[in-house]
Amino acid sequence: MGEHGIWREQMTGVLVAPTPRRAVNLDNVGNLSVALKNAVAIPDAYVQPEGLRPDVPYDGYSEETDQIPVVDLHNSNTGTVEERQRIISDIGCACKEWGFLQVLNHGVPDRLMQRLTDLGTRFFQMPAAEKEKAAFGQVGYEGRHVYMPERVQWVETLALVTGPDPNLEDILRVTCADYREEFIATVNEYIQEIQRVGLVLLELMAESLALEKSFFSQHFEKNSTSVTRFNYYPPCPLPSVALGLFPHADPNCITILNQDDIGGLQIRKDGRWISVRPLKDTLVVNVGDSLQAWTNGHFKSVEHRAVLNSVKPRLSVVFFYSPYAQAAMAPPLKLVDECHPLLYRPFTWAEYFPRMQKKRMEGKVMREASNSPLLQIELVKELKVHVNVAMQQKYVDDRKYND
Ligand SMILES: O=C(O)CCC(=O)C(=O)O
Repeated sequence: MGEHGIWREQMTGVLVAPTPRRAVNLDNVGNLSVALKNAVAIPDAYVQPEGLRPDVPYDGYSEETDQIPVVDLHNSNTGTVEERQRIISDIGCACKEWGFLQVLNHGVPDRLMQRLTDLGTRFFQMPAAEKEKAAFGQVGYEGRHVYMPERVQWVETLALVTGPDPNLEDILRVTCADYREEFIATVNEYIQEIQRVGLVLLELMAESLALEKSFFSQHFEKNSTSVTRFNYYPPCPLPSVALGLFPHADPNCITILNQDDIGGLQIRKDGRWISVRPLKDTLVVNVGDSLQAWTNGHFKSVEHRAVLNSVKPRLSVVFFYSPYAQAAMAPPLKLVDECHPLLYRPFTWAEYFPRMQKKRMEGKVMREASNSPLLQIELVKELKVHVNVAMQQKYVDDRKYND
């Protein structure tokens, strides 16, 4: 029994409260949240070490919160040249300085975004046994997220492969009987929309680096790789010591997050955690490690985490977007020069993802979380080259005919 342990965890994973006497299977965070309503303690496995505990509450908005770039995409297609240029420049600055931005007027219908979060919430509010029916290997439903040995995140997730071979129908085949068809249709409609937004953003990002508009997007148009994950954070009686998601950076290229109005996402800037205020009908976009490497470090993949509150559940739907598995992500020559020596070797998602996944499984990536700015740092490091003049020249020669 640790400092917070009025609850005792037995070998079986069943938590027992001394008084009143009762036993509940608390492997599932949703169950745990209900069982601990009004409790003054949580199981030790959810109590994070000092250095990882959230120092800023979920709604601890600061001056920096309001500096997180917000970009209105309204004129990205139809505006004047100047208006479009302004959007491109804002996106470029956001990706270079923050690695994060929020986008307005992205064209995804508000009703669709709302329907998606409502259906996601309905899924997580089902009894644990119903949700468990959507467990599906590495994806599907997960009610207890153990990443570091003996450290658990206070979150339930439903992860769906949405490209290139979607598996939503398989995942939901024996659950959600009352709304399965609606859920599948809504996710499919949303994926169409969010991919369109993703392609627009990739084009604007490329233009902000003075690259061909289709430099990135051409590799996403067919057979792009994507996972869409619903994150559900039930209320936690002790949000100051637990975490919804540990600090991490995303391994993929870009991430697009649709969230309800509760708040809980925090990003790390200059060593400080900043709460992202949920803005109505806005999507949160961030650069992932792959895009950081692909842009030769011009864009930043930034560490972020999810923190909790003790009152209301929170839902986010996250779209992790990467190119088709064999696309070579090689920094373009325009981004390699004397001031920006080549930092990363070319790689493919097919090569990078399994290695990242393996490390994650081993718990290595997360264990280094507390003191590394990028959780996938080891892997990004593996992609790093030690540049010397001959190597850089060879890279330039090899790429000349490809860019
Ligand atoms: O739910 C959030 O706000 C953060 C989600 C996230 O970072 C993730 O799913 O990787």
